[in-house]
Amino acid sequence: MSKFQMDANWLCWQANPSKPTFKLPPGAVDAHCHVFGPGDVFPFAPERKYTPCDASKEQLWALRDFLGFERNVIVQATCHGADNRALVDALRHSNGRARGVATVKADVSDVELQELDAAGVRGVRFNFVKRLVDTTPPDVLMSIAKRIAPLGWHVVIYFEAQDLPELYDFFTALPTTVVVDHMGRPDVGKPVDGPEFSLFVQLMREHENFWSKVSCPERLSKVGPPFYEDVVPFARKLVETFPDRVLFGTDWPHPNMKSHMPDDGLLVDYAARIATTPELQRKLLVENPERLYWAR
Ligand code: 0GY
Repeated sequence: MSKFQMDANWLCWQANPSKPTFKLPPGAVDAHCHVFGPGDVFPFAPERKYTPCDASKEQLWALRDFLGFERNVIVQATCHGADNRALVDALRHSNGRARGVATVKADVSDVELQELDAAGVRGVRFNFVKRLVDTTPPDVLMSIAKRIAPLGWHVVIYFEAQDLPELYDFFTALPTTVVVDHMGRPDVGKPVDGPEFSLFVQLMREHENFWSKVSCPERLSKVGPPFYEDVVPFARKLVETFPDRVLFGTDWPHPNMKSHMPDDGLLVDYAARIATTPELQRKLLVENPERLYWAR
């Protein structure tokens, strides 16, 4: 019996996803996924806002192989706070097939940063989603960004579309490559060419250091599975306008999905609907993540 009890309103990831119809290109990277614990080995952080079900590195590798990915980018989830031990353990046991995005505090030492780098960490995540984290002041985040820039790392930002106007100046002052999670979480009930998403497209257009993950239709969709068709125009717009600066991931094990637990096989098929040519697919799934995460 685990000492951590998953939240009562939580859904656990699907153990038997369907086999994707779309055959992923050789070298494909699942560029956004997480490991949770296991809690008995890597305890969840006291300051967490949710307690998930365990999702181990072995289970992630099994999913990777089943879906046809070859590599993973594992993003530190907020339930582990700034304790990166589960992430580092997964990276060290990946045979070079996983890279990581960590969470660090301002007092992280140079030695700790070097150790994270040696394990395969290539970025830090700044989270602005209020239900997930307590706020960190912008000057503290900027000081972290300046510390990690010399390592060649990037900053991953997670925010919701309504907060972009307020955060815009801070984001564009960041001194690194900046990767936006899940297209900046647009309200897909609004028009793709309306003011909200146009501001995000403007951010990408005017700042060539910005990349976007075109992942998480399951979080953004109002019509839901199996096709998440209301999210497709948003993702397709980014894939076609910025083909060299987009990434895709499953988001397994899908934290905080309360409406339904997605089928990861269908999410792979979704990737082929937003990147509609073999060239766009290769960039999205292989070349872009390789450039960002496997340059060394
Ligand atoms: C995601 C999305 C979420 C959670 C986290 O680190 C996290 O806890 O990222 C969310 O709840 O929207 O990208 O996994």
